[in-house]
This record gives sequence, structure tokens and C-alpha cells, in this order.
Amino acid sequence: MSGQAKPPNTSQAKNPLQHTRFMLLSPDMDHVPLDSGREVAFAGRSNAGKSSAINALVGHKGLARTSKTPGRTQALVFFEVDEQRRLIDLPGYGYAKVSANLKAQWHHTLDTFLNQRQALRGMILLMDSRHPLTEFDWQMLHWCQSKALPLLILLSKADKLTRREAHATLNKVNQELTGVKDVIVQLFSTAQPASIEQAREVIANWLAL
Ligand SMILES: Nc1nc2c(ncn2[C@@H]2O[C@H](COP(=O)(O)OP(=O)(O)OP(=O)(O)O)[C@@H](O)[C@H]2O)c(=O)[nH]1
Ligand SMILES: [Mg+2]
Repeated sequence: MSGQAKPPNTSQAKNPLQHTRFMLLSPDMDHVPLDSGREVAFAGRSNAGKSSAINALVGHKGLARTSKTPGRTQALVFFEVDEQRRLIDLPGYGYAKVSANLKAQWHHTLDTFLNQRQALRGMILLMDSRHPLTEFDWQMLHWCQSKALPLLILLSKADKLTRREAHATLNKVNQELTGVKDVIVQLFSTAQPASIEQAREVIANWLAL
């Protein structure tokens, strides 16, 4: 790669995720695409902003369905970046109003997926920057650690905080994660293009784009 200049990191630079399309929605592990190529999954509490983040990263507002009602994405939703690369919108966790039965089912699907999926190259964990690092977030974090799966934490909806609050939150989360390996933390907002580019670079790297 020596001597090859990287394209300038401006809004004119091509978005490597721009051709991403909806692929399929799978209610369980029996209907997921063939486990080949590279994948990056988006996890986080219900309503944390997973689907919105996918749309912002891809640059296509209506691609992943977003909602003010928590619990919207109740399946694994696959998006195809190209034939060998996918993004996955995972079911949100921690939503109180679903039945215990359904919760157990989600938990099982998620657990099986995370345990079996060879194509998985990294996990994006969305946390609302106003209340990060819930018990479920820690569970997901520990799981990624146990699998040595690289993790990008997006402290979402950062536009709802003042700059000062946002940076205080970032520092606090970084402090709490002292000693945790292979984790990157950043502020994220669908209204802040620089934060979207920052996350996109990590994903492009994991997907070898
Ligand atoms: N202000 C602001 N609102 C956001 C941002 N990201 C998401 N939201 C809002 O938060 C709500 C939930 O966003 P979703 O993307 O649907 O959240 P989700 O994590 O996919 O939720 P589930 O599918 O239910 O698990 C929606 O009303 C979004 O418009 C952001 O960066 N800033
Ligand atoms: Mg969603």
C-alpha cells in the first residue's frame, strides 16, 4: 500500500456504505443469510438509536425503520453493503413492556447468533449518552470481550447534551472502561456529520472496504 494517498476525508469523499440495501429480516437463526464474508452488527437497548445510526452511516434515511416506540426492531435485520459484506440491526434489549416469553426468545436468538456467527467482525454498541452503561450494556460488553470481538461504543443522541455534558460523559465512560481491551468509545449524533464519519471509518475498516 506504500505511496498510495488516502482519499481526503471530506463530505465529498465517497461513502463506502452508500450502496447498502435491505436484504432480509430474520425472526430467528433459521433464516439468516449464509455465514460468509464480513459483518458488523448493531446492538443496544431498545430506542438507543441503532436503526437511526445505520441510516445515518449509510446515508439513506428510510433504510432501517426507526420509531419513537421502543421495541420496533424485533428481528435480526440484514442489510447488504455488497455481496460479501453486511450490516445487521439486532433486536433492542431491555424493553420492559414485552412479555417474558418474547424476551427469553430474543435473548436466545441473540445469544445463538453472537456465539455462532463466524462472519461477525465487530460490534457497534449504541448507548443513549444520557444514560450509558446499563446492566445490559455491560453484559454485551463482557460478551464481546469473551469472544475477542472488537467493539465500538456510540454514545448516541449527543445533540441532546451540551458540549460540556457530552465531553464529561465521554470521559466518564472512558474511565469506567479502563482496562477493557479492543474498545473504542465516541460521541454520536445523527445530526453531527463528523461523528458519523468517525464511526463510518471504523466500520469500513472492519469490513475491509
Ligand atoms: N435527537 C436525536 N434523536 C435520535 C438520534 N438517534 C435516534 N434518535 C431518535 O430516537 C428514537 C429511537 O431511534 P431508533 O433508531 O428507532 O432506535 P432503535 O435503537 O433502533 O430502537 P429499537 O428498534 O426499538 O430497538 C427515534 O425517535 C429517533 O428519531 C440522534 O442522534 N439524535
Ligand atoms: Mg431499531
